[in-house]
This record gives sequence, structure tokens and C-alpha cells, in this order.
Amino acid sequence: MEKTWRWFGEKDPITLDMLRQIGVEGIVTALHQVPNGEIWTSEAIMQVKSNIEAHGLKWSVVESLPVPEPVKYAGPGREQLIANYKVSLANLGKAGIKTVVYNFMPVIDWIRTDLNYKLADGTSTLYFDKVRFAYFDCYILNREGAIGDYSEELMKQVNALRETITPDEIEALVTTIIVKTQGFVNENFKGNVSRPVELFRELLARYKGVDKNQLRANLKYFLEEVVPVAGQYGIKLCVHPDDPPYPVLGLPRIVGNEEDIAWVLNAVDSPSNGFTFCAGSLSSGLHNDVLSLALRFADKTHFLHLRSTEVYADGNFLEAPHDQGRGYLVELIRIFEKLHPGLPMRVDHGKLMLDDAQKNYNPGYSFTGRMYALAQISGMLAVVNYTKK
Ligand code: DNO
Repeated sequence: MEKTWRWFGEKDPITLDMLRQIGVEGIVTALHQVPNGEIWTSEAIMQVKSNIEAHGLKWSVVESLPVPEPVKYAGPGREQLIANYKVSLANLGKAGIKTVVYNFMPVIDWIRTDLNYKLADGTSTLYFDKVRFAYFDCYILNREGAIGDYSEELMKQVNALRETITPDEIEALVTTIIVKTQGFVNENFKGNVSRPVELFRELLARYKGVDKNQLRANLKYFLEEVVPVAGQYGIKLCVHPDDPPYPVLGLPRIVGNEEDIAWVLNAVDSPSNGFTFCAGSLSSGLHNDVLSLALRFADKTHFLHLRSTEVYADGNFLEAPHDQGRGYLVELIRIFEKLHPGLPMRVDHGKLMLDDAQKNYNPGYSFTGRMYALAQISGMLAVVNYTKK
């Protein structure tokens, strides 16, 4: 597989020169400065591409070409936004960039409740706590009907938390869930969001009446429009699974399990309609067995995210070291090396360790922690290839 790394562009404190030194071969990036829904021009694409190449690297994957919200809830302006998406795809194709990630998660992309969960060895990792998340839903967002979405048992814990949670903890929860985690991947929450909770409620309201079937219909509509354009330029579009892989906040999520993935891949039958196999997102749902998913979807997988999670009986999960947890990364590498060699792969997320904490990296995207994970993965890869029959 090709070792790639997610780079956030010129503003990223991690430079392309640093990446060359640690064995990165390909870059995963996006035009982060272009607002969602606007066209990625050939000039802007070429500028990034030339810069990457001037550093002896290659722009391997676009992550992500974001799908604007009105396309997901089928709102006004959808046609124009899809037309723009096609132009951006064509421009990427002409520039020779052929793997493009997107996701179809309504309003909120990936979710964590703690970005600095301390481990016994002094490093820290990302964590998802169901009780805190339900507290956010029921008593910060005050979403109508929220309480009824959780079990009595969970609500008991939420109500106990309500007695003890401090104003600082409430603020931290809002900043973590809405601002920090979303800020760098989701245009809805970029910059200084002054009223994050109000903004969040407004975005949620747009999905009134959008259930699982409707969201699927909207994804199919989008794919029927854009996949032929991707096909024309030899681009492989690959949907990223939902993280965590189940419905949240009363919103449907449609890329969370085996049946969902098969549905998306069958929605439009084309080699350009593919999958981003994110072992981290998939493994954070106890219903998913990453190894059997890999065996089934390896040929339609065009990009691999290597990350692992430890999921507890109550559904809470933490991002595990890359050599532990239910991502089973050694086995996963073995499967993909056999069934889909040459796949671009990025080490996804890493712990905060040593001097990472002082560096203000995007959550999950530390340097030392990710480099350490890349070294672990490189070792696994070398062994898998050495022992390959
Ligand atoms: C967070 C990631 C997301 C994901 C994109 C894909 O680190 O899981 O940024 O890669 O949402 O579109």
C-alpha cells in the first residue's frame, strides 16, 4: 500500500519537508480555504499540486470534497451545488488526482466528547462518552424528543451527571463537540462560532422530516449525478463511513454497517462509486466486524484509514493504540495487501505524546503521535509483505 498522510495545507504546522523525512509517500489534502459548495478551480488545484510535487511528494487523495448540506437534505440550491461539484471533480480529474473522499453525515461529521483523555502512560487520546453526549443532546441542545431516544438506564446516568456537571465542563463539551472537532473538517463550523449551540439547532432544524429512506434517496440522487462525471475522468469517489456508525441526535446516518455499505455501493453500479475503509469509524460500532467487512468490500475500497478503537460494553469508546483494539490492523493490512494491493493508506489519528500537547494541532492530528503510529503500521506492513506467500 501507499503510505499517505493527511496534510492541512500551508497553515498546517507540519510541513511537507517533515513528512518526507518520516517515509510518507503521498499526500491527502483538500482546498480547505474554498467555502463548501464553491468550485475548486484548476488554478487553485494546480497550485497545491505543484507545491506538493516541489517537495518530492504526490497529491494522492482528496479528503474531502465536501457535500454541502442542502444536497444532503435536498434543500434549495441543490442543483447548482451539484453542478459545481461536477466541475470541481472534472478539474481534479484533469489535474490527475483520482481518489476523492466525501461523506454523507447530516450536520455533524465525526463526534468525540473528550479530546484529551489521559492514559496511564501520560499520553492522551480521543474518547466518546455516551452519557456526556446524551447530556449534550438533552440538556444543552434541549432537542425536542431527545430524552425519549435514550434508554431509562442511560437517562439515569445523564440525570446524575446533571447534578454534578460544572459550567466549565458544559462549555468544554460544546467546544469539543461543535467547534473543535468539526471546525477543521466541516465548513458549517469554521472559524469563531460565536453562538455554536444556536447555529447547531438551526442546522438540525433543516433535517426535519428527513428519515433514513429520504437521506438514502438524497444520496442516490447525488451519486446518479456525480458518478458519471467521476467515471469520465477515471476518478474513484469513496464515501467515508459515519463516525460513530449509528444515528445520533435524531438524525439518520446511512453508512454505518454492512447492509448500508452494500446499499451505497449498489445505488449506482460503477467502478467510480467506492468506499473509504475507515477501520476506526467502523470498529467503534460493536455491530461491525472489520475483518469480514474488509473481505467483502476490499475490491470497492479505494482508500484505507488505519486506526483502531476499544469499545466498552456501555458503548463508550476510546481511540486505541494502532497495535491494539478491535481494528485488528495487522490482519486488516494482510487482507488488503492480498485483495487490493497498491491502495493508498493513511494512518488515521494518533495519540498526543511528548511535545504534541503544546503544538495546537487539529484534534487527532498530532505529529509525534501519528508518526509513532506510522512507524507501527510500517512495521506491520513490512512483516505482512515479508511473510506473504
Ligand atoms: C476525522 C475524520 C474526518 C473524515 C472526513 C471524511 O478525523 O474522521 O475528518 O475523514 O469527514 O469526509
